[in-house]
Amino acid sequence: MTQITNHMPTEELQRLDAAHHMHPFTTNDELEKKGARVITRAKGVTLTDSEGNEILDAMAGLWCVNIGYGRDELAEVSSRQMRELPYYNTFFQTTHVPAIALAERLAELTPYDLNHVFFANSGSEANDTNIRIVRTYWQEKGQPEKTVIISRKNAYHGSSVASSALGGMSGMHAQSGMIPDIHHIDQPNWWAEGGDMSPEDFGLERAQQLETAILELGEDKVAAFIGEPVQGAGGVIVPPSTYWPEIQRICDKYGILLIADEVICGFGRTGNWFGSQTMGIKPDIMTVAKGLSSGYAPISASIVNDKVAAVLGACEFNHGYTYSGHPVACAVALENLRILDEEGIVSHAAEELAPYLKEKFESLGDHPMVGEVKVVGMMGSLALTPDKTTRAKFAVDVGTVGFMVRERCFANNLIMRHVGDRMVISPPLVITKAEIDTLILRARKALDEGYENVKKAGLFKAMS
Ligand code: PXG
Repeated sequence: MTQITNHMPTEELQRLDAAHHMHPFTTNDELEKKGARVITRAKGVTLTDSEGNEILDAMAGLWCVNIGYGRDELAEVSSRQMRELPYYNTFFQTTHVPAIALAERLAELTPYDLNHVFFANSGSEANDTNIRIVRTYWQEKGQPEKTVIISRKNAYHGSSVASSALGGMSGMHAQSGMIPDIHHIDQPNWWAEGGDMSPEDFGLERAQQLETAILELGEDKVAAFIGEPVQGAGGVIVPPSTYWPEIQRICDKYGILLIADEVICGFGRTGNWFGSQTMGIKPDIMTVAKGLSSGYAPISASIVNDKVAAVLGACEFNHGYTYSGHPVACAVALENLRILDEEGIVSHAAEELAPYLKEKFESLGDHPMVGEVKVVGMMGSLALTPDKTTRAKFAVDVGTVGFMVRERCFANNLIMRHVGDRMVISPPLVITKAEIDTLILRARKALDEGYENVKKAGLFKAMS
C-alpha cells in the first residue's frame, strides 16, 4: 500500500488524485492533464498548498469557515467527545447531551419562535428534510393535496436529487431530472434581468410572480416557498429592498410556509446572526449548515417554529439519518457558536469589518470591466461586463470571462470564485482590515490581468 503524505511531490499526489478520486462539479478527465491544486494546511484566512504558496481564501472554503482555520478549541472538543461518546443515535426515544445542548443553543440564537431543531449532515439533507416536513405538515392538517413547493431559478438548495430539484440550477436538473411538485419562479437578479425597470419595481414584479404562481397552481395545492435571503451560489444576488417584504406579505396572505435557506447566510455572514434578520424575513422553517460548525464537522439542521412543531409532533415523522445529531459534530458546532459569540466575531464583523469591506470592494467598481458591485455583510459580488452603461453580457458563453479572471486570482494567490461572469467573495469573519487590503490589491491585479487577456483574445465585446 502506498503511504500518501503531505511530503510527497505534488505531481505524484495529483496523479493519484486523478486516478482514483472523483471530484464534485468537475470534469474529472481534465485533472489528468492539469492536476488539482493540493491544499496541505490552513491558518486564519490563509491556505498553504503543496508548493508552499500562501493563498488568501476569500471564500472561507465553500462559504463555511466563518471562524477561520486552525482553531485548536474545536480539535480539542472533538477529541474529548470522541473519547467520551463517539457515536450514538437519536432514534427510538434516545438522546445525548451534545444534541440537547446544540438544539437548545440554536433555539436561543434564532429569531422568533424557531425553537425546534431536526439535525442532518449537509445542507442538501436538511432541505430534503424540509420537503418532507412541509408535506407532512399539510397532511396532518388534513390538506394532503398541498404538496407544491415554489422556489426560484438560479437558487441553490443542495445537490441530492430532491434538493437539487428544489434548487433552480438547470445543469443539475438536466442530469438527474426533477421530482414532482416543485415549481420555479424567476430570481430577483436586477443586473442581469431587470431591463429598463428600477430595482424597486423589478423587486416587486419578481416577488409578485409568487402570487401569480399560487393562483395558477391553486391555493389548495401550494405548500411552501423556499428562498435564500441572499442567493449565494447563484452569484451573491442581493434582492432589491422591495422583494422580501412582498414575498412575506404573499406567504402570510395565503398561509403558505416560508422556508429561509440560511446555509450560506447564517451565522454572521450578512451582518446579523441570520440573513432573515438582515432581510426582514419571518420564516416558519430555517435551513442551516456550513457556518454552524464553520465547516470543522459536517452538520446541518432544519429549525422549525412552534406552529410547525405543534403539527409535526403529533405524528411519527418517518425521517432521519444515522448521523442526525452526531455527538462529535454537535460538540464541535456548539464550541464554534460559543467562540463566534463570546469573542464577538459576529458583532465585530458586522460593525467593523463589513463597512470596511464594502468601501474597499466597491472601489473596484471603477475597473473598466466591472459593472454592479454588491456587498451585504461579509459577502460580495462584482458583475463583469463589456459595457457598464447598458449592463451588457459578453459575446461569448457565459462564464468564459469569469473563468479567465478566476485563473488570474489563483495565479495571484487569491481565492475569489466566479459564478458565470460574476466574481464572488465570502471571506472568514475573522479576516483583518490589513487582510482585506491584500484581498482588494490581489483582486484588482487579477482583474487587470484578466482584462488584458480578455482583450487579447478579442472577447471584450458586447453581445448584440
Ligand atoms: N443551501 C444553500 C443555500 C447552499 O449554498 C446547500 C443548501 C447545500 O449544502 P451541502 O452541505 O449539501 O453542500 C448549499 C451549498 C458553490 C457551492 O460552488 C455552494 C454550495 C455547495 C457547494 C458549492 O458556490 N452551497
